[in-house]
Amino acid sequence: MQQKLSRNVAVLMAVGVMSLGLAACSETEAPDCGALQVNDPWVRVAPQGARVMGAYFSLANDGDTRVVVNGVSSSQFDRAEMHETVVNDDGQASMQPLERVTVPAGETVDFKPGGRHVMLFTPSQAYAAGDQVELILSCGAQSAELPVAATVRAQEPGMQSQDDASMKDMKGMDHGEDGSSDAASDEAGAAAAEDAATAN
Ligand SMILES: [Cu+2]
Repeated sequence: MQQKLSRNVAVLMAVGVMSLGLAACSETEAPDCGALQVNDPWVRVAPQGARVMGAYFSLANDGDTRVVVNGVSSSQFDRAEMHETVVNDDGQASMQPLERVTVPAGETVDFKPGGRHVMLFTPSQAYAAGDQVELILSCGAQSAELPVAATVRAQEPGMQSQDDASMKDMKGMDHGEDGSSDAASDEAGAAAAEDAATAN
C-alpha cells in the first residue's frame, strides 16, 4: 500500500511536470513565423565568378510568442544555409552552420557581416548591385514560409563609414582590388574554403 501510494505520487508529479512543459511550449513558441518581420534584407555584392554570397537582415519579433527560424532557401541559388562566424582567441574566423535561430518575443536578432549570416551557394546567374534576390525563411513546427526580397548592394543599408576591420574588408571585396581570398573578409574566405571542400 505504502509502495503503491508513493508510486502514484511519483506518476502524478511526472504528469504535472510534463503538462507544465507542454504549456510552456505551446504558449511561448509560434508554430509558424508568428509576428516575425524581416528588416533591411540585403545580399553583399560579390566579385565576378564568386560561388558564394552572404545575405543579411534584421529579424524583429513584435509578437508575444517566440519564433524559431529553422531553414532558409532561395530558388536563385543551389543551396542556402544559416551560419555564424566565430572568431577564436587567435583572431581566426570560422563559420558554423546554425540549424535554428530563435527570436524571443519582443526582441530583434541581427544577421550581419562578421556574425550570423545566410550563406548562398552557387548562384544561378551573376548578380550585380541593385539586383533582387528572394529568400524564403522557414519557421516553426509547421515550417511556415516567409518570403524575403533582398537587394544586392555593396554595404549594409544605412551604414555610415567606419574605421573598422569589416568595413575595410568589404571595400576590398567590393572593388575587386585583389582577387585573392586574403583581400576578402575572413567570412568570405572561409566560405570559399568551405565551398571548395564541399564541391568535390
Ligand atoms: Cu557562411
